[in-house]
Amino acid sequence: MKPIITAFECSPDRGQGLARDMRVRWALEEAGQAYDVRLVSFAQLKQPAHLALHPFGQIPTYQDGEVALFESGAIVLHIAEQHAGLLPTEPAARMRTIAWMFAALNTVEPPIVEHSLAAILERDRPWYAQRQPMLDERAPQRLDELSRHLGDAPWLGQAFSAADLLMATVLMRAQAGGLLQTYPNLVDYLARATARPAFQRAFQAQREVFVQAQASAERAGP
Ligand code: GTB
Repeated sequence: MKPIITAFECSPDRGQGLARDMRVRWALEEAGQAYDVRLVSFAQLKQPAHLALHPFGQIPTYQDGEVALFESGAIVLHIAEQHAGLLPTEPAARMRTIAWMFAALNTVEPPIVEHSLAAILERDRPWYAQRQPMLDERAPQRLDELSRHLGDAPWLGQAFSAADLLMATVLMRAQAGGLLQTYPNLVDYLARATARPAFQRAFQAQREVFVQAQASAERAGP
């Protein structure tokens, strides 16, 4: 049986690959695991059927037999545990890779997301001008540290892993927010990751959903 994931029926990122089902699609593609996608509207996210799968009413979710998961990081970890190639087999290296998965989502992603959300959602709030300089400092601080750690290495560990997959999706968000261009090694790292055929397949599949949604909105007219 194929796993079923959920994704936006019409993603607000307009097919840029920024919604978090991208991580799950990419991991499944790296694993060579076929999957089905159930598209959900914003209204459906908050209805009981979806809340039973995701307590916070979000995408992505993952169902495979007895396994029902939410949180993109947990889903990617589950896929990496089930298939060879996304986690080292040697225990210490495997655990360090998992630590980097947490670092991508817990340490690097929050200031980047906060930076881009503030610019979109809080621009007309009275405190925006005071808060933004703080956010402008926090996101680059993490990117500085990551850039220094990575240096000239191609990947975070010995080989591409689930940690690079998650970190790359976080850096896509940084790039979209104009935060990445001053870090040539991170730009190269992201380009290396997104050149992978598995990423390209996942990206095209997610983009196709947006293209189809646009076409049907145009057919429906104003
Ligand atoms: N921690 C959870 C995870 O990693 O799975 C976060 C999941 C999450 O944020 N899901 C978002 C969602 O369902 C979609 S991905 N939001 C609907 C809601 O909360 O009601 C976040 C996202 C949304 C839009 C863009 N964009 O337009 O660029 C990028 C990322």
